[in-house]
Amino acid sequence: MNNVRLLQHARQILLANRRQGYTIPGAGIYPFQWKWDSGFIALGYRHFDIQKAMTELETLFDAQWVNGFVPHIIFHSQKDRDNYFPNAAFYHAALSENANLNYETTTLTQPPVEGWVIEKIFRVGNHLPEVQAFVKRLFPKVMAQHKYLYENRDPFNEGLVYIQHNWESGTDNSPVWDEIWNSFNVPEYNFSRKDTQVVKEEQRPAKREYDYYLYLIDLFKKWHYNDKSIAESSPFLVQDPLFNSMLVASNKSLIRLGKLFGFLQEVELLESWNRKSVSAINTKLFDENTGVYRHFDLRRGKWLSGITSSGFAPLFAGIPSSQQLKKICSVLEKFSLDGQLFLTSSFDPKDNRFEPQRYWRGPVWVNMNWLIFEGLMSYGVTGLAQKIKEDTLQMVREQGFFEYFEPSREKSKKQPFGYGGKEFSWTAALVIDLLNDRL
Ligand code: 2M8
Repeated sequence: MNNVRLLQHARQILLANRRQGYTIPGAGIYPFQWKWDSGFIALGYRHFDIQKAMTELETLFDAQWVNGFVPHIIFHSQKDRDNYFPNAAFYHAALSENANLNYETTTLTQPPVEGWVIEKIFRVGNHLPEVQAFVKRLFPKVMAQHKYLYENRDPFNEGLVYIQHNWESGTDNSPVWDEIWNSFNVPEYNFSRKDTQVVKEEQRPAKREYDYYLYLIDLFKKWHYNDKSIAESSPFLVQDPLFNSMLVASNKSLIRLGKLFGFLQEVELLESWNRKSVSAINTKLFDENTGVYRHFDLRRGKWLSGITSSGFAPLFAGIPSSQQLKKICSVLEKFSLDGQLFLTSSFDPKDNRFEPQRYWRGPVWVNMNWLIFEGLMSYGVTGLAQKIKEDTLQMVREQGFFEYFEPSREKSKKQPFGYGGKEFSWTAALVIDLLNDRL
């Protein structure tokens, strides 16, 4: 498929997945609005319909809670109530004193990508009064989200925020969580999986892992979703390099936009948060031995074992020093196993927990590749960056706009190697962005 056809197809996917004011990640499997998906999706729209890019984020922030928290799923569609699990009834968000009762939402969040997404929208539409008005309207909302995170998710005031659930990481069933699951016991839940009715079981998380995911939410319900109680007692408290890098990248964008639009007090606060975060990521989350950023288990006071593609995300936020950059690039290159694998597997292909088909335990994801590509380009590491871009486009050209892909080149020649949902929105949006050459 040539690039013009690819672009056309990508646009069609976004428009087909679009609903009233928002875009679903993929038909059949994800029937609502997801937080960080909306960010990536807006990056695609900005190239051909900037109004839709803005609306995507406006709709998301309409569901923001009174304390600045932004939930990770907005259950807009009543008719899909029973097509996804866990649904709004399971979360019962109204148990929280902060919930936004105008919307049905989850009680978990996702990586804070919105600051830098808004700056990228502004970059293509800065001459338009409606885009300027959009930035002015959204700035305080994104700021409130950051304030929520720094004030409620950083109990030791380190400049590092924690995630309270694996679904907050975006990398749902990564092997890094296994160690946490192995440290406590949960009951067997009796429920009907909706995801495995649409996607093959071997490409999705195991049932036993879902028991843990649900149990954590049940615990939080008991505590009425109070962040203090969660920080004091929950078995899952993790400082995730991807989540914290997205926060830093968004801080930086808000600082630049804030200076332009006169939010000067906010800029001061953002600058002080950001200095602390950058230095904490580089000291506490960087592992000199493996040469990459790691997840820190705040409950048990140690790194979680395993190297994931989230460990490369600080590149996107300009966090690594030039020495760290060298080390990271060498780890990243090794993820290709001397050219046998497409870049970038979501988990270390040399680790015995690597599973090339199973969701976040191995497959290649376009959003991670996009973040790493952008990061490498900003450091001038163009050779490796272009390789990642080429691998990404090759997979999509050969297979279509899948949710994730088989890393093995050998297998890709013998069998279908696009996995998970088809016609997946962020794959489409980010291909549009890649083909627009870093605008
Ligand atoms: C996946 O997560 C959801 C739960 O939030 C699920 O498995 O049902 C993840 O890949 C996540 O990063 C993504 O935002 C979501 C929708 O694409 O799907």
